[in-house]
Order: sequence, then C-alpha cells, then structure tokens
Amino acid sequence: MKKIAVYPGSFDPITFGHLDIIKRGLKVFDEVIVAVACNSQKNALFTFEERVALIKEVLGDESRVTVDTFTGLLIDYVSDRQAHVIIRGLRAISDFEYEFQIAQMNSCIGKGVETFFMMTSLQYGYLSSSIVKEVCSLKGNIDGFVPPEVKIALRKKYGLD
Ligand code: COD
Repeated sequence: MKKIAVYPGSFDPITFGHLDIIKRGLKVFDEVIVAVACNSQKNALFTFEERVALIKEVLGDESRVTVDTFTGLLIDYVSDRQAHVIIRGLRAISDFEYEFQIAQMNSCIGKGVETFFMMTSLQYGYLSSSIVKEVCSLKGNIDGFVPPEVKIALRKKYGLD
C-alpha cells in the first residue's frame, strides 16, 4: 500500500523550513500532499492561489509531491485523499503545546489518522513565515530563509521592488 501523508499549513509564504520538512517527509512516505488551508483564521499576506502557485514554483517537477488546497476540517480532507498520516513540524517548546492540542483533537475526531512530527533541522529552528515577513517588510535580507521566487513575491507585496 502506498504511504501517503498530508502536510497541511498556511504556507504564507513557504520557507526553507517548510521545504526541509517536505524533503525529509519524502524519505519516509511515498507521496506527500502539501495542503494549503483556505479557511485559516490567520490574516494572510498572500491569497491561497498565490501561496499554491509559489509552492508549485519552488517544488518544480517533484513527482511525489502534490499541492492542493482544502477548506473545512483537516481530518475530513485527509480521509477524502485516502491518506492516513498528517505531517507536522516542530521548532520549539512553544510549537509543542499547539501541535499537541491539534494532534489530540484530530486523533479524537479522525478515524485512525496519525500525526507524524518532524523536528526542525538545526539551521531552521528560528524560521517562521511571520518572522520572514517582518524582516522583509523592514527591508532586511531574507536570502537565507526563502527561495528566490518567494523573495521576489514578498518584496513585490511590500512595494520594495
Ligand atoms: N521548521 C520546521 N517546521 C516548520 C518550520 C520550520 N522552520 N516552519 C513551519 N513549520 C511547520 C509548522 O510547525 C507546521 O507544522 C507546518 O510547518 C505548517 O506551518 P504553517 O505556519 O504554515 O501552518 P499552520 O501551523 O498555521 O497550519 C495550521 C492548520 C491550517 C494546518 C490548522 O489550523 C488546520 O488544520 N486548520 C483546518 C481546520 C481544522 O481542521 N481545525 C481543527 C484542527 S484540531
């Protein structure tokens, strides 16, 4: 049986931290579905269409990854896609509390869906979409945090180019 995992998130925008989790996820699973949440309550900078386009652009032709969007409950989306695993990344103790809560809720309402946690790589422990947006909006250098395509899109959003 094919091992399919869903990697859900806001991806506003995708960073090297997210990409690292996707690449490492592919060592464990046959297929990874990157699922952009469309009903996230976060105030997004990019529309979900823009976020999907950016993810596709940076992933190139990696055949084992698909990029999709979902609305409603994550757990319903996961079973619709006939996946059994949700991948989540952990950076710090502060992530743990939130992740612990949603993993337990998803385990309660989901039918046999497991959450698979991956520890951040050493070099990306401090990296988040929010921090990258802040640094970029204040004209800082974001070269080491996001791929060039994302940097261009961010600078455009902030009217820097
Ligand atoms: N290193 C490692 N992991 C990272 C890094 C990094 N530098 N940066 C981010 N990550 C991980 C995050 O920890 C997370 O696991 C994932 O990447 C995505 O991160 P974000 O910030 O883009 O996305 P989130 O955490 O805002 O996504 C939350 C969801 C949209 C998945 C969640 O709200 C959801 O499932 N919503 C749907 C509605 C639902 O089902 N709600 C009930 C849940 S109980």
